[in-house]
Amino acid sequence: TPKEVPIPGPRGVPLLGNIYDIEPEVPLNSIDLLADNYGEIFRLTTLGNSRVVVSSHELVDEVCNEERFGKVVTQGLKEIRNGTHDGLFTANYPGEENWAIAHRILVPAFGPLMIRGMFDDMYDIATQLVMKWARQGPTTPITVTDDFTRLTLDTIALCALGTRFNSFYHDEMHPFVEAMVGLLSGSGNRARRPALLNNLPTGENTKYWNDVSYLRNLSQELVDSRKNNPMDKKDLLNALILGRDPQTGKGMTDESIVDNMITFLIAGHETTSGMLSFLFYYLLKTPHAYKKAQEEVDRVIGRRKITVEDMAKLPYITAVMRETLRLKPTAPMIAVHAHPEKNKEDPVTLGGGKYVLHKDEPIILLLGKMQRDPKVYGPDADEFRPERMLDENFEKLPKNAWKPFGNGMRGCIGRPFAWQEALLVVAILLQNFNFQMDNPSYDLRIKQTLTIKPKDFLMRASLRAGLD
Ligand code: MNH
Repeated sequence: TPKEVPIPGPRGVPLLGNIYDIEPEVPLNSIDLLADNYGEIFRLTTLGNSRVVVSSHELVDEVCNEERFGKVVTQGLKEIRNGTHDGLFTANYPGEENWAIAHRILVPAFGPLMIRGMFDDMYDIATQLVMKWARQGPTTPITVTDDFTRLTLDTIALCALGTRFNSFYHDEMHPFVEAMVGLLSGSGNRARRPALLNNLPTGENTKYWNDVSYLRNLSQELVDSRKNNPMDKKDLLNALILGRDPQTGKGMTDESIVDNMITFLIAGHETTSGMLSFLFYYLLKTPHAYKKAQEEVDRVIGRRKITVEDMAKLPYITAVMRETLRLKPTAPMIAVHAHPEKNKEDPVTLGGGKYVLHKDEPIILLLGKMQRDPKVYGPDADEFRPERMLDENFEKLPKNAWKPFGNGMRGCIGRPFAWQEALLVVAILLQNFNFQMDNPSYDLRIKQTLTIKPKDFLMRASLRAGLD
């Protein structure tokens, strides 16, 4: 076995540790830089909590072994639990049994058959976006991420809550979205300050808990309304209400249904909106890829209405989506720790004994860095080259070299949903418009919340000839 090597990292200051090493606006930028400086593993300590950050394919591959490691719910996620409890995304599992019940009930709800059943609702919202951009005309700068967020919010609201937010018809956000943003940003703030301050009756704390009540009450009303007016629809709300656990025969409690409705809204809109935004950024920066993607839509679909069957016939656009999530995984970091039940190693080590971890130390997987590991992706790893993600190449990638949807049983349950939604939107947009950067010299900047998106990215859309 190799001999122990100290885990490097910035020195930090007494008590506060490394807080000044992390830029508060876009922490990811600092963490990427630290990975460049310190290498495949480094340690950060803030306010007495330490964690290691791993960014090589080799180490990420090692910590993806579910016999040894599993998801840990860290600070920010712990606070979101104030709104979502043991819903799928924020559950501690093993430990919280509701995760397993909801998982067994909901995996089929996100299966291919059910997702196909949601195509018409997705199509409905996608055409609202097309209509908006067509009406704005070719000289209006489009706030790309704002409109993609309207799209993904309205889509998940229609499919998971059975309600319409009609975000394309309002400048302000729907009150549900307002409250959800309050929960998310409030949770971020709470995670960054001492717990004592979170229990004071300040205006901020009162608003936070009002937002939580609003989200839960409205979700419960939507459940009651569907229960009182049952309809034969293949959507997530019906799956939550009607689904039965194959193991115990039990349905989900109302509380658990509400937890997961809010969870789907949180987990299901920013990530997909960010992916679509980065995708158009990269297409506009890479003319040959743009051309190939549009040619694929013209060849396979032409001018006719897009159908669910078309979704399997767009290999180049599929590769464009994979390549976008390789360079910009919109959920840029996930956290695991040594599996409390299965991993009996003490102390826990990585790299075959080389790196020794502290007791129950969280391990952050820095996905964007790992997905540019030159050992896997070669010397052009930083370039946007969708060809490397065509099926025949994608299938040959080493295990755990592309992880934008997380790992194993705690990986993304919404992946087929996001995939179908994004494929449809990319196809319908390329079918109907020609796009340009609003400012051709725009350089990518990042806005970071729970997820990442391009900041201030504007483009213009002109209807393609013969369509207006
Ligand atoms: Mn999603 C978990 C990425 C779209 C619902 N998602 C995860 C994780 C990643 C992720 C990474 C693992 C998080 C962790 O380990 O802490 N998700 C994405 C990306 C997209 C996405 C990149 C779009 C692109 N996710 C969606 C959509 C939905 C959804 C759409 C819902 C409709 N995701 C979830 C849920 C979980 C999750 C629920 C938690 C699953 C579990 O732990 O059981």
